[in-house]
Amino acid sequence: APWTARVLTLFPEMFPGPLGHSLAGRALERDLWRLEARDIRAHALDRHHMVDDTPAGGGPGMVMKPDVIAAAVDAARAGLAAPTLYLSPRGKPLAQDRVRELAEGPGVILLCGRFEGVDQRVIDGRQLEEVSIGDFVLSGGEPAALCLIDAAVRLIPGVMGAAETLAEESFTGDLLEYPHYTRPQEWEGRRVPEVLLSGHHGRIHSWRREEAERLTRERRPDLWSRYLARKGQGMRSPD
Ligand code: 6GU
Repeated sequence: APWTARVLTLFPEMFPGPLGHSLAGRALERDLWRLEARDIRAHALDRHHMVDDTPAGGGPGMVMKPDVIAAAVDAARAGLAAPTLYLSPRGKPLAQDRVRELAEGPGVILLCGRFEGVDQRVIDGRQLEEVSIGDFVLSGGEPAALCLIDAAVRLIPGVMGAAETLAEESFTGDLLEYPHYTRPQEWEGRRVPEVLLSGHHGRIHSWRREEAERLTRERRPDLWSRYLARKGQGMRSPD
């Protein structure tokens, strides 16, 4: 079977959403990957199909019931030997290295939480890998799941066009991307940098590298430190 994203959610109608369009959408139509959105509520077996309950100890909001979530996770794991991730703002920050690993495997099982989250015992008991997509709070895990899937799908062989694949090869997540320009040569008094019109491919390459380094140094001291450390350790030297 192709790479598969199996999503556990109370809102299956949110999928494929944006993933049905553009690059990911075309790859989905070509069966280069599969998307299965499963309704968590199908695993609520009591009369009222309850999926959440009030927090132990009191306080605001609702907590997703461990028995319902466990049943949904156990069913999802049958026939897909993929990591199970729980999307939550207190998870480990998702980074390109983990995305690359996920894209190389058989797929992902993604648990999307709503309300205040899920009962901690199901996170512990089912060994869910808790991941966040950034330091901000979404109202639910679904938009985060869409982001994670998008990031993984574009790395699946055959999904990206040749042009985009080459672009990926120059700076693979170590540095921020250099600035891009197109026609016209002058727009609202702003010119395309002269070097990009020179036809000197060596100088263009150097300029782009310098710009990527400058932007990374200015905006992302965290990435800049890691880049310097890796360069020191004999990473193939920047040309
Ligand atoms: Cl993965 N989920 C939610 N609900 N909020 C987030 C997030 C995830 N990542 C950042 N904020």
